Amino acid sequence: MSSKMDQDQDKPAVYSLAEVTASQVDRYRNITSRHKERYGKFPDFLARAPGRVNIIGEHIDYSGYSVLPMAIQQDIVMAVSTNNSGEINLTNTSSKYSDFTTSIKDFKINSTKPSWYNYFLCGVKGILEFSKLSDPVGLDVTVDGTVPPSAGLSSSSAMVCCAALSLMHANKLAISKMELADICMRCEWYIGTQGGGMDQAICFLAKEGYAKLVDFRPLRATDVKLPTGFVFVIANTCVEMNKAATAHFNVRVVECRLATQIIAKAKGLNWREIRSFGELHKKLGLSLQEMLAVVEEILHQHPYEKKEVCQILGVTDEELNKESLSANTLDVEQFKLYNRSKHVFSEAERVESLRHGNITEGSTLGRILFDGHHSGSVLYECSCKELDELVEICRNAGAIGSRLTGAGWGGCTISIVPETLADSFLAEVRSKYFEVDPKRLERVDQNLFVTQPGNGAHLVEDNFAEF
Ligand code: ADP
Ligand code: NG1
Repeated sequence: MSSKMDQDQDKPAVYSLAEVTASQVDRYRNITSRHKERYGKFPDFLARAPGRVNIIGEHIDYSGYSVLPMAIQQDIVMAVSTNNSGEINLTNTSSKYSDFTTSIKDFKINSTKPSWYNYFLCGVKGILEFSKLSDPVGLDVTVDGTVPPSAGLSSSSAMVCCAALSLMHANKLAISKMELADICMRCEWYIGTQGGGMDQAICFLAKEGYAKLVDFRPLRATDVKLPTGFVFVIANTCVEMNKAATAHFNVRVVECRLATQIIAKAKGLNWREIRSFGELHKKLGLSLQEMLAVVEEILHQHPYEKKEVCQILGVTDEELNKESLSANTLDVEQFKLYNRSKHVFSEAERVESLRHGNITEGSTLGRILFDGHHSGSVLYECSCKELDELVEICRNAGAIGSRLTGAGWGGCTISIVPETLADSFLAEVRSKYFEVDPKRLERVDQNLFVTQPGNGAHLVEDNFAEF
């Protein structure tokens, strides 16, 4: 692993059209002409933000633990021009997402079943709050996305990060990639999802050819060279799970918080001040293995009823709601604190074993992926029957490691496959998972593919009238 953190202090790259790869040219031309049709003018610039796939370290970023994602080729691209009317006008190349207009200085973000444009507004709000801009320019924007939505490949964060980058550039603000990652990390909280920052970090800090070991508090990203002789394959179950429209995600965040606070209280700490396993861990000064032993010592295996949690912490129902729960978890009555804690500490340990071990060893990484899936499925219960089935299909097709990736409850698997088996692996997964269902087969090319570590977010500025 080599550390190239200095580059993260740089601003996002700005390319000219001559520097754009041949594969991007047709798409960019199409977005540019859609923009001209809709707004009667060419864009001033394009902003591009990639999706990501997480190799290992699932559901631990919001507990403060390190993760190992890489950017993928699929992305969100926005064609942007400015207006003097103080409006945000949004149009999308997909007819699934209808046009939207609002004032740039006065808008609301809807967090219950959020429509697509709310993700754009999250990015705008983040930059406005950071920069304290009092008179931002209006934006006319055409959005085009290739990240499969609600599939654990971070389409929502690519939207948020791309919007933030667009507003930054339109207002000639100079913000480093590291600062952008840090700002955008909090942006999706506006929509109600209490995520941990992995997606936004890799979106801005990714570097072609490398995965990144991302550490939090403070944010750091270290280049990681992946094992040679293997390919990484993404397969989508085609089951969509929208994080912000369901409580699954925040229930897990809250379960981690309650387990943290119960352990903190048992250890004589001020539990109200400690909100994540990472903070607790630091205060106790223990190793991850020792934290696993603390879980055994303090938490019982059967689920905790809400009133039991209140009794242990010595608070009323209302106080617990205010101190520890989120708006969409107030009605949850049972919390599986033991299992969730076991997942978090063992998953964090899997990431650490790679930091200190030999990540270029394919078989080690493979075993870690299978172990991670088992833990996510059994202890964290963020899998689903299609994900479990797909992991088994991938294992039987020759993967030396495979697991759910991203938030889960649907979405994608990532598998590590010996290069020599890549073609037969793809053929077998296609036949066993996609060909059995005409709906899956219809979009197999977008949902079953080899991926390489891609680049982070960037801008393209040129004379688009001559494009
Ligand atoms: P993910 O795991 O992909 O981040 P989420 O369910 O959190 O999934 O977010 C998906 C949402 O992001 C979509 O429902 C949509 O509102 C928004 N989104 C994703 N891709 C696009 C796109 N190309 N254009 C507009 N909005 C998009
Ligand atoms: P996706 O897969 O994009 O829904 C979510 C969180 C991440 C992380 C993963 C699980 C957001 C924006 N993203 O990602 O921070 O917690 O789940 O590892 O909340």
